[in-house]
Amino acid sequence: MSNYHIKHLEEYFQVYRKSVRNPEAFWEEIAEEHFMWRKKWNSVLEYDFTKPEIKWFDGAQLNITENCIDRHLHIRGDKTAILFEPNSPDEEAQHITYRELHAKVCQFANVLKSQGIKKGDRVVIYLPMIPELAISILACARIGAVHSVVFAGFSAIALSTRINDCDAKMVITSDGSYRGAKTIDLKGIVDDALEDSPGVATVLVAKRINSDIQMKEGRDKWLLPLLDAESTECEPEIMDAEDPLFILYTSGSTGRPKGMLHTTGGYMVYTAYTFKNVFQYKEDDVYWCTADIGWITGHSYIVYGPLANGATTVMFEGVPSYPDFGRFWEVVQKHKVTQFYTAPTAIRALAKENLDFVTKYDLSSLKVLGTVGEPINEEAWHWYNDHVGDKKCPIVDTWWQTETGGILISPIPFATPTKPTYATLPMPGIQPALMDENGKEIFGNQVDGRLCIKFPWPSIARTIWGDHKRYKDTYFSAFQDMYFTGDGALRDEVGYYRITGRVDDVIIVSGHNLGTAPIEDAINEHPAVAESAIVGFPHDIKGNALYGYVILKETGESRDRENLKKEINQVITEHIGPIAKLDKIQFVPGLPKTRSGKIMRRILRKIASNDMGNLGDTSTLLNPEVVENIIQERL
Ligand code: 6R9
Repeated sequence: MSNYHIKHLEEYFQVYRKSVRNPEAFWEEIAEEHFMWRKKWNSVLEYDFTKPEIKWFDGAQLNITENCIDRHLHIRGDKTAILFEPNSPDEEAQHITYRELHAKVCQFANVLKSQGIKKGDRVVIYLPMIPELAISILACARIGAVHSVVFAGFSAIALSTRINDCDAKMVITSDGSYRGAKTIDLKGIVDDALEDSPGVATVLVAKRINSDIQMKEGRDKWLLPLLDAESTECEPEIMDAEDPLFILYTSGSTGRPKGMLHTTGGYMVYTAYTFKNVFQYKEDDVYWCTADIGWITGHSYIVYGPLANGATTVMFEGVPSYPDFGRFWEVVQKHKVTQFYTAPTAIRALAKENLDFVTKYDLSSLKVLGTVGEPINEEAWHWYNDHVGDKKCPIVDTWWQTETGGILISPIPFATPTKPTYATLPMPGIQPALMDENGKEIFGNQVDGRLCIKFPWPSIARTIWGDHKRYKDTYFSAFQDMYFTGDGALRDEVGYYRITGRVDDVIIVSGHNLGTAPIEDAINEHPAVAESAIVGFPHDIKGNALYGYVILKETGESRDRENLKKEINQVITEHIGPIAKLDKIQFVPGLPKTRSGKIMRRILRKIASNDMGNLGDTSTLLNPEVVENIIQERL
């Protein structure tokens, strides 16, 4: 029996039982057998959820890029590590071998050093899905700099907030990016952001769209000549297992984004282990995850997990609808993709189009299909299963979070029988619990509650950068001695988990986490707005869409409502990005509030979802009369 690669259901149960009985022995065996350490650990796990403090493989030393690149060189140096598929199908794909990746990462790492970046410094990466993105991440890890990738769809204000929060010295960007038929002026966004981020000394600029951009003397530098001047060898910095690897921001229920901090050793072990099992990865496979590396899915399952296994990982620059809705399937056919991992929102969008876009391509190379980011509805699940997988490919519905670093609940293909809309069973080492509102665990099957995890796993985020108290308050205070996920879940009669959605103020739109607070803060910046509240409502393609209730100031009352709506969405785009735009905006005279002044989002959510039958008791509200008005004027 191999702990590392589970192949059938009985084996899963055996491995799972073992992992829970003695988690330390379980992870120690995996860490020892499958990775390269410069020094062994003193202890496998030390933790205290009340502080909270979590350390895996403490005292061990390693460099994650040695595990992701160097150790593969003598066995698979000429194998493709990164297969770059450009935005336009007319541009040729690039096959970057492990040997080439090694050289490119070393050169980039040397550039970072020559620009004054040292171990522990933070580097913000604001790049489209081009090879430089993966390479710059690995270059940071090579020298022990802490990377913080900011999704290139975020606005200048959002970028600047993140740069300042982690006090980054450097930003890596490109002259621009392609997105379907459009180009985006990324460098212009960086220039705007840096007006509010004086701490950034250097901006490295990769060339992608050959646009005519402004370069600020002394600060901005073209990447290519710097790379060309450097050696293709760079000794890896030896890191402690608990040294920071990266910061990745995620939305929370207050305005400030949370910089989740991941460390080195445990993150590597867990992402590599789950990649191997969840995708049943084998040596000659071509694995493709369509996520953007700006999200955790891209960090763990485009870059680190696949490369730690010596896999070929596809990096796709484009969008599913360009040049037409067959693009995904054209790429699957062209590169003979074996594992395909995407988001339910993409599946729903493609399922709406003509089936010819799928059937005209040969998808017979596919073995495993995956989804992530939000609950997948039954219809989308069946469409994916029938038309993409031809009913032969197990669908792994993988549940996890930026905070968890890796997949926590998912079927293991060919082992766990799948069930539409169910993420099914916990990974080895993961101990889920469902909790009731009084903080008690709900045992048994056919129950639902708030999803918590009882025991640490190696890739759990260790803190929120610069705000450990918020880390404790958000994840370890709702339930004693447990990590609280913010999600609700049910457990069916056989013990399978189904994630039912967020139970906090985070709304998942097209798979992107959006906090209500930052959007409301943005709207309230509009001079005509007095107050606002955002809720989610069901949407065919996006899963959820945003519904905004806005109270105008007196000065705004006379303004044209349609113009105001446009302006409000414009403010949101400026502060956060177009992903957070509202689908519906209703101007209201007031918002339903409790006597302590809290907005009753539950009521607003029901009205937005056209579910007015059961609004619950509104008599305890401070202003019950506004509810009637809001219902009447509902959009
Ligand atoms: C990996 C990622 C985390 C939130 C999470 C949950 C939702 C993710 C899901 C899912 C149902 C799945 N979520 N996967 N819900 N089924 N398979 O998406 O991280 O961006 O931090 O989002 O996404 O609500 O709490 P992140």
